[in-house]
Amino acid sequence: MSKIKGVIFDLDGVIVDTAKFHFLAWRKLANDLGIDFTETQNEELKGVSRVRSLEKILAWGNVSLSEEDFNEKMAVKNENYLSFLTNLNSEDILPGVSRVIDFLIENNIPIALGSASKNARPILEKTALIGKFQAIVDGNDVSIAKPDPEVFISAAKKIEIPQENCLVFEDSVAGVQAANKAGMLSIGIGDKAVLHEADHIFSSFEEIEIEFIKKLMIL
Ligand code: B16
Ligand code: MG
Repeated sequence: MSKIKGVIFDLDGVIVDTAKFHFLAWRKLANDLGIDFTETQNEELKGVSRVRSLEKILAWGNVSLSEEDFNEKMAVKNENYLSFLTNLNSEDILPGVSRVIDFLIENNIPIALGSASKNARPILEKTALIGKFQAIVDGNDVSIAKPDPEVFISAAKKIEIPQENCLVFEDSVAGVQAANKAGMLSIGIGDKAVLHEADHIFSSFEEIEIEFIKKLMIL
């Protein structure tokens, strides 16, 4: 394993608990189309782009839409999702995350965001985290969604750290696979059974000891 010199954070479900709002918004949209939508199916949408998510839901329900209706549904989902974020602020940063971010900054480890979301920048602004990131790569910047490694490769380039020296924090199966494909150290945040492809798994940032991160930096 290579020494860690740069860290890439996923956003939804890692820094803020917005994954639950994506779930609620997709479930409403699916149900309105007469399609069932379970939490297990939702795991398959985590880290996946908006377009790809709607394609998957329609395929599960065997529903097809015209291009116009498809785009309209995506807009409706996003409006509904954004309505949950109205009062989002720094108190919504998940427990333990700021402690790790601040430790990395104090130790001159560059940090980047690698998110599939097109709403990443406003979320980082609302939570007052935007100034802490040296680079942001989000759904507006990439052409191929996770599990393709493009988002993380691009983030590593922006912070000028070789891919093998990067660590990725991810809550999604697609994101863990993307980090692994990029040859980065993957740390899953969430359920061990779901994220079993990750190099290390923690149920939340609160479980991560600073000592553990220090060790990765001095290997
Ligand atoms: P948006 P992440 C991903 O963000 C979410 O996990 C996924 O559920 C969502 O569909 C995707 O962003 C696109 O988000 O609709 O806001 O552009 O986990 O990669 O930070
Ligand atoms: Mg995520």
